[in-house]
Amino acid sequence: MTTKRTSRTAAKPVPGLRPHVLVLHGPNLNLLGSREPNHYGLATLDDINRALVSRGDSAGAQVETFQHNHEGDLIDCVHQAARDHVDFIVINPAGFTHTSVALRDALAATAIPFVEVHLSNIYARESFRHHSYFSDLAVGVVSGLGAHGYELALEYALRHLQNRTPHGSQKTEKAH
Ligand code: CA2
Repeated sequence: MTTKRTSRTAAKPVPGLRPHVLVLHGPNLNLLGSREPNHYGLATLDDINRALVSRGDSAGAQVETFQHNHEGDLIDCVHQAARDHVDFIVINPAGFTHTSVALRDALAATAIPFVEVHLSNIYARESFRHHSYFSDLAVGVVSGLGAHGYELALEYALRHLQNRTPHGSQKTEKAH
């Protein structure tokens, strides 16, 4: 089993104080940087995770990253996220995007807002990649921008969480 966890802070955050973002990577993404750079780029998963954790640190947020090759491990991770009061999830379900009702159900059950990320543009590839079991539940989807897509998703999460009121609702955006 491939299980990787990257976080500079081991301590559990006090709910409501420090934004807590979980980044979840699905199967085979541990191979990033070694094969198929035409689709997935040259960055390794460690490169991507380090950049995200570092951006979280600079914003005063806790960013945790996990990669699993097994559906059940990803589902367990989502359940644990709810128990840990994770505020936001950034997820690349990888191949499970197109197959996993079970992982979708886990995200729906926890109701943690999430952004779905794909390195490649799934709509410019084979037709079986055009359907996602996650997109209709996601706050948004980033597809085709390579590793930058994760950074954009994290920026969105941080902005979204900064706009929280102490009771967890969102401040309304000011019109300019
Ligand atoms: O574009 C994406 O991020 C995908 O989620 C990647 C999945 C694919 O099944 C989705 O349709 C789109 C595949 C991940 C496989 O990752 C590899 C990385 C390096 C080498 C080989 C596979």
